[in-house]
Amino acid sequence: MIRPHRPHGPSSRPAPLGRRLPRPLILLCALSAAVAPAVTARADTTYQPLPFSQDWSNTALLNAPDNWSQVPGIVGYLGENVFDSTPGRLARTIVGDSASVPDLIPNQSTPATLVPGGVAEFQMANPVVALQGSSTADYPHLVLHLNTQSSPGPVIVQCRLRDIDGSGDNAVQQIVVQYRPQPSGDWINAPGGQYADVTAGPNQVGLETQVAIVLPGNAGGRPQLQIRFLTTNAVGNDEWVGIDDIVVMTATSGVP
Ligand SMILES: [Ca+2]
Ligand SMILES: [Ca+2]
Ligand SMILES: [Ca+2]
Ligand SMILES: [Ca+2]
Repeated sequence: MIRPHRPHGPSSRPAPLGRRLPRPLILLCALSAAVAPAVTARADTTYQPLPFSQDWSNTALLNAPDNWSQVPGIVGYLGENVFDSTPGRLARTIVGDSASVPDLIPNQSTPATLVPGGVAEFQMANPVVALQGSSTADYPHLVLHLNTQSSPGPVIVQCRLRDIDGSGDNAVQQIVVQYRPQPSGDWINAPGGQYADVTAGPNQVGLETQVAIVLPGNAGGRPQLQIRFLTTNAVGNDEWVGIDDIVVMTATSGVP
């Protein structure tokens, strides 16, 4: 069975306007886009000091589709590649940015039956935000915005990757941890931050992979350090992977 594309919504792939709308509407859309609020209006991209943590236990932070404005320093993205949706790409080869806007399916409870890909909040017994690839969500990811200027020491990144998907799917579901010492340019694969398959299946849930990595020295002393957790659209049906208990710290920052 092939998962259907995510239904068209604010974060799904828009059809080419020229094929769908008469010219006056195209003009109207262009004008609307010109006065639309910036993408950051739905995201809190303030760079956060260390120690930094997020365990998603406050389920009030994420309550509206595609809205990350209440979550300090973290934004989720669909990771859409409008040119190529080839499944099974190596996650570590994805080093660019996607053009997609923030993506979120909030207030969910059953990963096994949530079909669309992207980024979702699951308000389970242990709440978590999770990623799932699809033919629309080519490489969904979370981006952390951090200020390490007063933390020159090696930056330590920890989290727990959780297979929360007990559906019949059994995907080779990759996760890669990447960073960049400034808010633009290619992403850098964190040493030891590549996970070939963090899920089990079919009908298996609960596999956990502990992430504990030390970023290279150029991640310290940065006012605008970015870190991202990324998966790619697997061959066949994908599984939801929770990114839980995120901690970023240095030896001198203390623990959250
Ligand atoms: Ca949690
Ligand atoms: Ca919520
Ligand atoms: Ca599974
Ligand atoms: Ca897939």
